[in-house]
Amino acid sequence: MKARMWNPEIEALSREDIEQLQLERLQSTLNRAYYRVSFYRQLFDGHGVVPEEVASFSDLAKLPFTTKEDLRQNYPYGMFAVPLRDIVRLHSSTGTTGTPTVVGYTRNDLKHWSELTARVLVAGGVGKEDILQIAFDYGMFTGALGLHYGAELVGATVVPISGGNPDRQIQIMKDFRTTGLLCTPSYALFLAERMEELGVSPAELSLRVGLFGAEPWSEEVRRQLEERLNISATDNYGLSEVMGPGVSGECEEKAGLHIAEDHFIPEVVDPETGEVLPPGEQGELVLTTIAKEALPLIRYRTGDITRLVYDPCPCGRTHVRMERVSGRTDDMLIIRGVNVFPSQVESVLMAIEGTTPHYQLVVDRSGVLDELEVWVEVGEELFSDEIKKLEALEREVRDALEEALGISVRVRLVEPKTLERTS
Ligand code: DLL
Repeated sequence: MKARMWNPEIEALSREDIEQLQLERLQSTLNRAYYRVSFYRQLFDGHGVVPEEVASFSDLAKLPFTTKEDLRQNYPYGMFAVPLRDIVRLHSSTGTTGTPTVVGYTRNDLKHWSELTARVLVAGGVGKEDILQIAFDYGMFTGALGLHYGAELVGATVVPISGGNPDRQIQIMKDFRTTGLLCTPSYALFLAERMEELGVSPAELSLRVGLFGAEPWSEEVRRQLEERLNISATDNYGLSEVMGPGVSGECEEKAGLHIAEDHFIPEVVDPETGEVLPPGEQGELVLTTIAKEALPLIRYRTGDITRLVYDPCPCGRTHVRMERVSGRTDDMLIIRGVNVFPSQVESVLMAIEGTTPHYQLVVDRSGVLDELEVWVEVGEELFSDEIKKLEALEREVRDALEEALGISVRVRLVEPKTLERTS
């Protein structure tokens, strides 16, 4: 028997039909981007390509890439392909220098987004009868609201608890008989640990499935989560620029994440040369959106390292699978699901008197959650100063970093010239 799918007609489409659909949608996306977004017109003109020339998948490689930097330079609305009055939602994610990127959605985009997160949820074992605790942060982050609407579309009962407050999460899980947990894998581990401390056994809960994403994790973490929470755990992937969660998700085979190919064309490229790699080779994932109205992205460099698996999946879904993300091409860190670039830390430090631009980021796990410690060199004058002043500076740095990064950090001031210099 074939697995349960949210939209079997699309999810099990033949490869030929998928490619036909992709080419048609690509053509109209390119046209819209070219004629409505001056950034794309200039970019294509600069590369001497016109949308009409792209008639096959191999022609795609003629098109230039889009990067996060492009989004930042066109902050906030410069890359939108529709007038602002047609935008019904904005989300935002952190950028490399503190300038965030803004993403917009039309009514149709939101409809599609719900459809795609519904597919991911159903692939992960969710149904109408489930009670889903969404422990991603609600707000500008795409994680919670993206999955929220998909869950409602499926007909599940949504508990929009948001992140934080582990004891309350556990209490609600018990009281509401939550069957599905949606959060980052590290937060799930943290909850498992807290449950053990509180003496709550998974047998007292009704948990059945966990859908985890927004940060990299391993098979070992999956094994632990499944055992400690007594659930089936699946991975799901997405990025706000391209949509948010819903880009890809695992089915019950747990052997790669099916990419919604009727909405995105994936490519894997050599991160150094940008050359398209043959199917199955590992490299950087590049995504082209083919159904988005507000913010079409052509050949967007995700920075995520993976490979594409075109082998048929026993679940019956025909959409290509991506292997779990194994790393990043840039220096972005993901701390408790939040993206952090070292350059953000740098720009905070530069603005604070008394610190030097020499710093080191130490990411550690004492329990199960990543912790970020920032070591900062202070100026000579200050270091010989009274301890009170140093403490005040430490607080100032910590508050400024927490404000800029949106996560808690520990700050350690160190003596001048003690951090190792890189050449
Ligand atoms: O993290 C969207 C999301 C929310 C996906 C909830 C899944 C669940 P951003 O904050 O823009 O969006 O971060 C995107 O996070 O480029 C990856 O580096 C990383 N990432 C997201 N999902 C996974 C995953 C959301 N399943 C960036 N495995 C991406 C590994 C992931 N990395």
